[in-house]
This record gives sequence, C-alpha cells and structure tokens, in this order.
Amino acid sequence: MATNGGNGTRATGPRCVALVGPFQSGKTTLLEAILARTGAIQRQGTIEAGNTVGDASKEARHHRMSVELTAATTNFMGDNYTFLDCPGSVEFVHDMRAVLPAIDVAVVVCEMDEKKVPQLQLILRELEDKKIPRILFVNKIDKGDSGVHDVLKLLQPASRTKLILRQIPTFSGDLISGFVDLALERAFVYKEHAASEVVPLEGDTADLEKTARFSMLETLADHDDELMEQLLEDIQPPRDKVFDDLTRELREGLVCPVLMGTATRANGVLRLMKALRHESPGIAETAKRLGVKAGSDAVAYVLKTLNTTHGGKMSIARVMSGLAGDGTTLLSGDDEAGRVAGVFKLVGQATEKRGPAAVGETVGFAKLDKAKTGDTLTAGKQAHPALAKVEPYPPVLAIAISAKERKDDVKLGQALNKLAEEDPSITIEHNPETHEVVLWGQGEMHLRVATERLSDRFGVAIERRQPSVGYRETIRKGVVQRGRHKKQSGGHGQYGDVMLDIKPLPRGGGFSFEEKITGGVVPRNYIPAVEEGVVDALAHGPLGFPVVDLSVALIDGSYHTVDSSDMAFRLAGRLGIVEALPQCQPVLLEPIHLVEIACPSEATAKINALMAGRRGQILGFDTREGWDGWDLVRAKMPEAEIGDLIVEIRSATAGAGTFTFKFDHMAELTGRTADQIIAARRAAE
Ligand SMILES: Nc1nc2c(ncn2[C@@H]2O[C@H](COP(=O)(O)OP(=O)(O)OP(=O)(O)O)[C@@H](O)[C@H]2O)c(=O)[nH]1
Ligand SMILES: [Mg+2]
Repeated sequence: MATNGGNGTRATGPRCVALVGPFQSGKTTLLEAILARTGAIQRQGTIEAGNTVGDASKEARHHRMSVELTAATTNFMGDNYTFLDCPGSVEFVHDMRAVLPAIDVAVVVCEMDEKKVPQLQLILRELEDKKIPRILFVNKIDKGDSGVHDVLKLLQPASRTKLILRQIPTFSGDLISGFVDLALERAFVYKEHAASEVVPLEGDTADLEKTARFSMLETLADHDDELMEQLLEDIQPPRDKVFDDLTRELREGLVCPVLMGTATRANGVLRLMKALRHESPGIAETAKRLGVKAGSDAVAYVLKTLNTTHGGKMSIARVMSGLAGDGTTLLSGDDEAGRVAGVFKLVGQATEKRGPAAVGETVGFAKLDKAKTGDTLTAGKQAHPALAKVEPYPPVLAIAISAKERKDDVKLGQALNKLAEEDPSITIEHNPETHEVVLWGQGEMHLRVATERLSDRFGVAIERRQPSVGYRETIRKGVVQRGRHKKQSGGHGQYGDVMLDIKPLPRGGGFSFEEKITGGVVPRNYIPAVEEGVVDALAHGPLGFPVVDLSVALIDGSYHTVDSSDMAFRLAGRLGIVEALPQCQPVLLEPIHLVEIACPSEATAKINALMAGRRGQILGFDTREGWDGWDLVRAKMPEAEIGDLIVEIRSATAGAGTFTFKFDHMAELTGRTADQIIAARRAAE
C-alpha cells in the first residue's frame, strides 16, 4: 500500500524521477552514478569515454550531449526507481516537458555558474507552474573554487519557492572533502565511488553547522507554526519533526531542498537516493495530482515513443492505474493505440523482457503502432480523459529538405511522420507554391539531429537548403492590354481575343476579376476560361514571384464561331497579363512579421541592437508580465531576416531567450536588396 501525506510516512511503490537541469550540468553523468551506486551496472561510464547508459544513440555520442530522453530502472533498498534523464539543451526541451506530468519528483541538476542561472530559472518555473516537487542537486562541486560557500545567494533568484540548504560542504585545503547533513547533524567525508564515511562533527565545522541548520529550520518554520515557536523559545525540535517537515514541505512544493555532490565520482549520490526514498512523494500523490480515476482498467501515460533502429516501436510509459501486460489492447483517446507485444524493463538501450507492469512502474511497451509521445493510454472500452496535454513550443527555425535520391521520396514522407510522432516539437510543412518540404524545429542542433536520424535510423539520405521566403510582387500602375491567341494550322483553328483593364489594388487587396462585357463580344461560357488564364499568368510575374494586389477586368474582346474554345480564351487571358505586367512598374513585396522576443533584462540592449542590425523596426519593450527580471521586446522584421534569428537571440541570452512571430503585412522592397533577390530567383530558374 502506498502511504501519503507527510508525517514521516515514506511513500512506497515504484517511483519515477526526472533528472532535469541546464545544459551540460551533469544529468547523464549523475544517472550513470546512480545506476552504478545502486548496482544496476557494474562500472560507472563517462561521457568522455562514450560508454554511459544515457546518450547511447549515435547522434548523442557524436555531439556529446543528450538529444533525447533516456529511461533507466534500478532498485534501491527494495524499491523500484525509474530515472528519466532529460536533455538540457533548450532545443530538446520538449523531451523534458512531456515527461513532467507523470513524474513523482524532479531532481534539478545545476552548477554554481552564473551564466546558467536564467536557464535554471526557466526549468524551475515550469516545475513550479505544474506543481511538481523538486530537489536541487548542485553538481560539479569538485571544481576548484566552485563558489559553493554561497549556494543560496547565487541560486535563490532562479526559484520562486524558498530554497532550503540541506547540506554544507567541508573542505580540506581549497578542495571539498565532504559535507555535513543539516537534518541528521552528521559530518561525512567523500570516498570515490563508495559510500561517504561518517566523521566527528567538531571545531569550526560544528559552529558553521549550527548557523546553517538554524536557517534551514527558519525556512521550514515559515510553514509550521509549532516549529516557529520552538525556535523562538530556543527549544531544539526533535529530529523526527524536522524530517516530517522536510518531507511535507517538499511534497507540497512549499520549499525546494538543495543537495550537492560530484556526479563523476558518485559523491553525494547516496544522500540523494535517501532523500528520494524518504521524502519524495509516490504514485498515490502523483495519480491524485493528475486526476487519475480509481478503477481497475490500466491507464498509462506515454513519456516518449520511439521508432528503434530495428524498425520496431517502443513506447516508454508509466502505468498510473491498474496493470498492463502482454496482449493488452490500449486506446489512445478514442482511437486504438495498438496491442502490447512485450513489456520491457529499460536501462537505456538495454531491454529485458518482463511481466505485466503494475501501477507506478515505468516500462517499455513494444509495438504500440499508433502511440505518440504524450498520449494517455487506457485498457478497456472507455478511454480515460487525457492526463496531460503538453503543447510544444512553437518552432523557431526551418530548413527545406528533400531526399537525395528520388526513389526515397515516399520513405522520406513516412520517416518524417515518425519523427513528428516521437517529437511533437518538430513540424512538417509542405509549401504548395515551391513544392518544398519544410522541417520546422527548435534550433540548429535539433534540426541537425533530426536529419541525422532520417539517415541513420530510417535510411533516407537528405539534402538540406534554406527554405524560400514568401516573396510576392505587385504593380504600381495600371494598363489596358489586349491578349490575342490565334492559330491557323489547317483544319480547326484556335481563336481567342480579350481586352484587359489592369489596375493596382491597395496593399492586402489580393486579386479580383471582373467582367464588363456588353453585347456578347466574348460569349459568357468562355469568361471563366479567361479568368483561369489570368490566374495562370499571375502565378509567376515578371520578377519571378506570384503577383498580388491587383484587379483585372475583362472589358472587350472578340470570338470566332468555329475556332474559339475554352483553351483558346485561356491562352488569350494569359497572354494579355504576360504582356501587360512589365509595363505596370512591377515591384517586389516581402513579408514582414511581428516579432516578440522574451529575454532577461540585462540582454535587452543587445537584443535591440541585434534587431536593428536585421532591418527590424523596434516598436518598444515592456517588462514581461509575471516574470521578474525579464523584458519583452516587440519589433517588425522582414521574414528574410528571421531565418536564423533564434541562434543570435540564444547567444545573447545564454540560451534563455525565445521569440514568437506572426505575419503582419507585405511591404515593398526596392534597391540593391531587391535586385539581388530578383537576380537570385532568375539564376535559380
Ligand atoms: N568536474 C566535473 N565534471 C562533471 C561532473 N558531472 C559531469 N561532469 C562533466 O560535465 C560534462 C557534461 O556532463 P553530462 O553528464 O553529459 O551533462 P548533462 O547535463 O547530461 O548534459 P546535457 O544532457 O547535454 O544537458 C561532461 O564532460 C562530464 O564529464 C562533476 O561532478 N564534476
Ligand atoms: Mg545529458
């Protein structure tokens, strides 16, 4: 039975813990240390040697960073724990965001690095908003001058809830040699890849401990009046009470405890595991948070679904209610997701067949052909309401892709669908005008990894290009022009003759066609053909782009009883436009978007300069509502300049800045830039 609520009762049953945190803070290394310390693997691998359980895909090894979720299950003191190692790069953040609803607790791995604080703030906000209990793990404290004396001063600004220091470091010379646990009031020295050893708590360390413990208790007392009174009256609270408060306040998200360690040496890992064991909530609370209905049918949440190299599908899912085993047919919403063909224990890419998955367990379900990342799966006939819906961030960068070999076109289409199923933060767009397949994603690396997967995993070699900008052209002056198509080639001839009155329309006016024929000089039944001909010609104006914002009126013409036909009038209409447009002072139009950039205030000046350098027109900036220390910059900017804007925004904001854009209007573009675009278009044709 899972017990819940604070009061010293520890949650039981399988746990699901996410390792999250800023880029390169040591999450994958920490996972490795946890697996080694809990006996799931024999030896702790390293990122440098490329032999860790996490990051085992070819792409992750190659780039030396996490590019997808890794799940690994282990056992600690009789309990089953699944850790979800999430990528830290903002470009792969959807893999983290999608798992958060179903986890019991997040371990936020961070470093004492000022530059990574904005990113830490983003992650903590997300956890706070979703009410997910979280523990901060300050990693890499082995680094000389890690600044670990002042953890709270550096990190508290990133968290809206109070951080609560659980440990203080102890030193031998300049190097950290151990820690004092402020709840246990015990001192430890670190041993490499072994449990820390208890040492006497004495001298200066004992004094430091007293002060640090007092501030820990003070913070706890913010949410416990009894403790507050004890502190005011100088009464030592019983140790059990301190642990109860730590447990309850973590589970209720009132505080965020801070632990520390060195993942590479597995220091601090056992402390972390013990905190998870005793203090983190379990499936009972998590199911309650998600509103899982009590009942016997299995309900599971898909943390990530993957198309493996061997072509099979594996869905990493957590069972939130009931029991799901081999042969269970699962619904996703009202559709069938498939029939489970194998339940697997996962330790990264190593899989081991196992029996049915019970409530709280996180496993791999094989061959759920239609499952997508983020789906809620239900056994039985009645679908459980979706447990969570995590909307991906809108994409910010695009490339146009095509299969290197024509014969792979169909395969490419299928592979792209699979990619989007695994990773909803990728979208695919077919541009009907240019026939381009445009792959949208969250950044350069995200798109690069996507194309690598297309070739490594799905066997489709890809060519990539810059996607075309949606240029248009229009006219500045009107003209009346005749279009005449006449052919006498023995037998049946062809005859169509029209007079067109062409006029510019205001910006955004699009295209309109009107007929003003009197006396039947062009018979009614041919008029639609004339319009078709006009539309044909407008698809490709004299500058090479679709023509917009003009009106065309059919004002006169003539026909021949035998030789006229739809085709002849279509060609006449087309000819009229082709001959007219060059006389109408054609001009290029480029799309301008309204862009909104969110950035930490200290980067606002840089962002303004960056926008100005890209032909942006700054409309102003405001503080970002609900975001302390952030601004929102608004500007209008040509689509051509938005291309890789995200790359520069990120480099100006230590990766924390984001932007959104939406089409605003088309604007005339003349001069050198326009000439270059037109010349490039001609060359491409
Ligand atoms: N000195 C030191 N280096 C560490 C520690 N933990 C990890 N590293 C190094 O930090 C780098 C990043 O480690 P990873 O484990 O890949 O970090 P990560 O958070 O998983 O990275 P992403 O998933 O790409 O965000 C590697 O070079 C590790 O060897 C540590 O405790 N001390
Ligand atoms: Mg990693």
